[in-house]
Amino acid sequence: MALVIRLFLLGILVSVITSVDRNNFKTCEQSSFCRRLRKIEPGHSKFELDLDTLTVTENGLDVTLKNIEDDASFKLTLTALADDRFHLFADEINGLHKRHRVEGIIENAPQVGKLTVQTRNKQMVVVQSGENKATLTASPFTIEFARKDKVVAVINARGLFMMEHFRRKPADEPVPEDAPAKTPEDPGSWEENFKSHHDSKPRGPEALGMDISFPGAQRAYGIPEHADSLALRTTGPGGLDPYRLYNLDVFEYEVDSTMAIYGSVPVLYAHGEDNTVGVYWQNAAETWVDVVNSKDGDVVSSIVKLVSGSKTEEKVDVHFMSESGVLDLYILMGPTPSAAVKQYASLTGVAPLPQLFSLGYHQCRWNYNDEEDVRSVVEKLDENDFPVDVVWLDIEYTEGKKYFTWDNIKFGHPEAMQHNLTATGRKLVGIIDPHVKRESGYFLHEDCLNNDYYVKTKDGNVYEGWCWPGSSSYPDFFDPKVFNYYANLYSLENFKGSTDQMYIWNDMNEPSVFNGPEITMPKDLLHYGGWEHRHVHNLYGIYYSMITFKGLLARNANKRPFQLTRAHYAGSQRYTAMWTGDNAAEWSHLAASYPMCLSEAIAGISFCGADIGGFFNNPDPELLTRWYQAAIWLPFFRQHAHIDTKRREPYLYSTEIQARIRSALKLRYAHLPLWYTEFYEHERSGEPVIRPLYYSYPKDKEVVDIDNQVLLGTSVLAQVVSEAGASSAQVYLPPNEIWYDILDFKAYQGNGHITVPVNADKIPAFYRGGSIVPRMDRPRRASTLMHDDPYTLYVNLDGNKSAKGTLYIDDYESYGYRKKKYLYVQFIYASNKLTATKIDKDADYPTLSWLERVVVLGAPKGFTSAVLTTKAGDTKLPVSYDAEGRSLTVRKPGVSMREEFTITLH
Ligand code: NBV
Repeated sequence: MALVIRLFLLGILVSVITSVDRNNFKTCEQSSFCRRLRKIEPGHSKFELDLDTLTVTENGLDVTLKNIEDDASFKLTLTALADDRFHLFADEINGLHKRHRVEGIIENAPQVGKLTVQTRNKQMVVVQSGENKATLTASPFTIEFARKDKVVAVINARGLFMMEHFRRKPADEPVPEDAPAKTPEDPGSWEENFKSHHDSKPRGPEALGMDISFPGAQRAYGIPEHADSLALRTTGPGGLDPYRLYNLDVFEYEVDSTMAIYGSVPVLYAHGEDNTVGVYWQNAAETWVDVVNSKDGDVVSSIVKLVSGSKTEEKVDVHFMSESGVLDLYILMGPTPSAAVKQYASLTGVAPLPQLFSLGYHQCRWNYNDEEDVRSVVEKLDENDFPVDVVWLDIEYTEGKKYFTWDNIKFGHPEAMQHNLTATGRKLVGIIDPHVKRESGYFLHEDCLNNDYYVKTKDGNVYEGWCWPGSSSYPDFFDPKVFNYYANLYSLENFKGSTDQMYIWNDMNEPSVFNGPEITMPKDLLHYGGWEHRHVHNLYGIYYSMITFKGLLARNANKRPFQLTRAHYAGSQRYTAMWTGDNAAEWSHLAASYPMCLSEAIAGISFCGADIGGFFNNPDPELLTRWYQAAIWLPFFRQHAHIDTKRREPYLYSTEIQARIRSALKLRYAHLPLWYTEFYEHERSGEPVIRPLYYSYPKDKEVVDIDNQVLLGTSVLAQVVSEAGASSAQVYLPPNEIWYDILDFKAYQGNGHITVPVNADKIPAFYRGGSIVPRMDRPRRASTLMHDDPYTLYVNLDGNKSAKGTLYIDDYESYGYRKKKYLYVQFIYASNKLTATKIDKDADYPTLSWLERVVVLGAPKGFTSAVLTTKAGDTKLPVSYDAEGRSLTVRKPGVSMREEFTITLH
């Protein structure tokens, strides 16, 4: 085994100059169930509905779905849900085994909607719920979903539906001599090998597949995590492998790839200018998704037109394929991108408002060597005027990779170290991984052994794998006893040396097992409840996040936890931020950070970021600078690097480079009020904090493939610059809007693609005309020092010379806001007058912040003064224009942000 780990580590070193080893990971062709499901011939579905069995209630219907060739029956339930959603569920009737059903992800049981039968005969039943209609056809089995009589999604349109029923292994059953010859089974159906790994498949084949066609759709988005474009590409036999959802630790993952990486969020949106529809395929097993975009010359699906009568040319066909599980599908009827995302958010939840500090800058590397190193990094950042909120410790802070311990030599005074950090307003984040070092005397290992907490092999022994500490075992977090035990480890009594100013980073929770198949657990391992690892794999990471959240909350019930995870699933947003794992110091990886986080954001996980500079290898100064400039517009903002890389803290660069990085950092900090307000609004509405262009401009066909630009809420548009030596950039500025350059305030009339100049100091970033952006323009060393700072409002006028925006303020760290301790202010600018009013009149917060300045972009010339009106009366204020006349500034209104006021220009 020692050899195994040595070879693995050697592999790490060698591959610093190579790239992903694809041989470690299956292709669809190498995975028996993917092969089986992909081979199904379109147009010959062997599934039929037995409409004689139909029962209808006021919210849904039940009907038997039969596999007519193999004599297996399933109970299919369709339920109408509130807010234009349907739920489709199917399980086997009298199956030989139970099929796995995902638990704990849907936040609250969704409210049901009303459903009425419109037509019912032997061949079909049509039900209506609000403006939506579902037509179930018996043979061939299809379900068409229509909105306002326009078909938007068709299930089994291509006849690829398959739910393999449990059976006895053929060899176990006598075959009658006159039995008709059967097509041979896929060789991996009953057991399967991959490299040196054997999967015993004790229950045999149990796969589930379903195709869904989306007439009218131009693109499909979602199903992160892939290092790929935002718009899903066409896959298919002979072409790209399907998008794979199987949480994996892919060493040196490559970009432009449909390979699985660390997270799996099985929600997909099909988008066209008239409709956006979402589908949430709730399944925790390995899943592959084929996508066919009609724009790529698809020939497969004339059937859809036959079935739906649709004349639409454009469409997207998808095919979900999972190794096991019940059919558990939510259909989100949209009709807009934002409606569909909100419908999804009300199923799997939103990210709770984070503490402000977590939106600041995070300084990380593998590893800060000791307490002195931590101290000096902060000191040098301070000396060189780089704001920072958090310093991170990677695995080397522990004693021998034993989590919840500290290396006594290098980190002998962890509490004092944390107090030193908090004294300057900073926090610490430490890593905790799920593998447990099998060392006698290590309390965690002993507890897990003695209490039977570990995941078991198929034979019921404790599973042993290899990870950072060497021989390791893995707690079974699905067991409620283990869940509670582990959450308790985070208590300050148990995690000695941690303080309530230390937050948590969870890594390797796919789970990563160096010597396991595809660097994870064998599928036939056993978990709580008798489930095999294959059934629950994609949930291991999120259960780990749930535990951390519970543990941190138990430390202090009034502090909002902060944690970061690598593995994730639908719903992870309720507990944690995530990052895109081990990227590389390459321009292509910088470019990938935008579509990767946008994809997460529409899949509910807004709090996303990528390692600045790239984890592997050394970025040159230009790449590093561009990375900072782009990363300030992604929610999670952290520099991180591999242990073998050169140090890259910003103060290590030339004065020129430092100046650029500093400006980027300061621009981020100036916009913290906007970020914070956006996160608050996300919690309220479910809308993503960052958005792709198609999301905000759904009728604009030009934007469907744009993923190098992000929108922060509805106010900022930024574009990543991802090539060396750029002096200009092609930017898409959505029509009918004015866009103001954030730095020089130059106004651009949005009219599609334009070329704008860029230089080393800036990337394209604009305020949308019509927005009001709250900023804090006094630079500080950390966000915690900005809590009472004054505000500047950037009033960015649209073509009608008006604008609006919001600002949210609270204590930036506690749950007081859930008890109405906050201010939520609306700003409206119209007819030369800015008005501030409280949105929630019953909420209040005694902020010390006041209004320092109002900057109006696009203001007509000729104003000479302004009048501030509060309940205390009127005050005259001076105004001035900048040299180019691009902005007008009203200086020192001085009014408290707690007060309602108006400022009128004269
Ligand atoms: O804990 C070490 C690293 C960490 O720095 C990185 O961010 C994680 O994604 N970790 C992976 C383990 C090994 C990386 C080769």
